[in-house]
Amino acid sequence: MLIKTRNDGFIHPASSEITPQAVYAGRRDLMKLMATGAAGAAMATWAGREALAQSAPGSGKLAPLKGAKSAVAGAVTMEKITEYKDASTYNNYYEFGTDKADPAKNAHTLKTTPWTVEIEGLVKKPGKYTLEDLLKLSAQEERIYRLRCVEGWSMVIPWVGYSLAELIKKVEPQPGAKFIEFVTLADPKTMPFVGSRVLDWPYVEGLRMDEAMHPLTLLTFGMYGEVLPNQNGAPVRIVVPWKYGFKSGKSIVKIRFTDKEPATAWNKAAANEYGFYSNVNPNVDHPRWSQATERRIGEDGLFAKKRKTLMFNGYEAQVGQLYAGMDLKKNF
Ligand SMILES: Nc1nc2c(c(=O)[nH]1)N[C@H]1C(S)=C(S)[C@@H](COP(=O)(O)O)O[C@H]1N2
Ligand SMILES: [Mo]
Repeated sequence: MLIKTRNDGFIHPASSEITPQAVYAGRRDLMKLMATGAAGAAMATWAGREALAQSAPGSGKLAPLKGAKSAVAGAVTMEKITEYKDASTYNNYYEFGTDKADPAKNAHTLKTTPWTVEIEGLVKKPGKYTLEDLLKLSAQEERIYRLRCVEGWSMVIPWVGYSLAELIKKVEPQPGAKFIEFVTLADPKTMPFVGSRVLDWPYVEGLRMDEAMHPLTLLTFGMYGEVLPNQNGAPVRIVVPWKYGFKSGKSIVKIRFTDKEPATAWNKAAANEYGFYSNVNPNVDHPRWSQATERRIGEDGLFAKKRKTLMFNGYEAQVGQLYAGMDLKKNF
């Protein structure tokens, strides 16, 4: 069944006829295949899926940072990749303002060189690691992850980095280390809103050790084949694709290993709204709105239907067992 005619003249079949998790072609040759009705067959083949998973072009202005295709299960979604211009102009980075357009306008003041990340706490090899040390520590991979913001929108972004587990193994946590705290930059000289009272600065996030060690948790240096734009958390951030976006701290300066659950910025600001876990969960509403559906950035046209939000943002097969036996309504 053909469901809609795009204004570029191409026609594509209902996504339900392709894969459950909807594939919207990103490449012209595939669009042509679709127009001829061969889409279903093409999608079913690995070649077709691979073509769809190609990363979209970046800015063309930032330094290239390419990653090899990742072998981590779940590291690639076949959904259409969000346009670079959307992913880099619709942001949450409160240090640069609370409006979605603010970070892209203001984050040019962020000074990303030199950059060091301090590793401290319950770890055998603490110390200051330069960005260069971190970049060299493991091979860069490209991971195409969905990122679902707690506010009800989502994107699909080709991130570049490697599993945080690689770094954790290198610095050798002590047996007592149960959690990791991520402290992000809070520099009032370059970040105009660090003085604001919305949050307690610095922006702090945290993960349980097994979450931090999960191969999907990405220590991220780039996106769309280039280094991260400042507004997306340059020069290094975390991306945890099964949790609400605010768990993915930007511009990290300190990683602390601890025996206690870290006090995180959003949990401190509103504990009844933002839990420590914050796993994407369509069955647990935010106190002020439903989490059952989401809006995909870039699909805001006349025909755009809201998408159903998936348990663990679609990564349940990979991460569900981390929470076996836990009451996810209580531990939201
Ligand atoms: N330091 C810092 N990190 C942050 C935030 C922030 O305000 N400050 N916002 C978070 C939120 S709410 C989201 S949804 C994601 C957005 O990442 P993106 O702009 O790269 O899509 O970053 C997260 N990391
Ligand atoms: Mo968010």
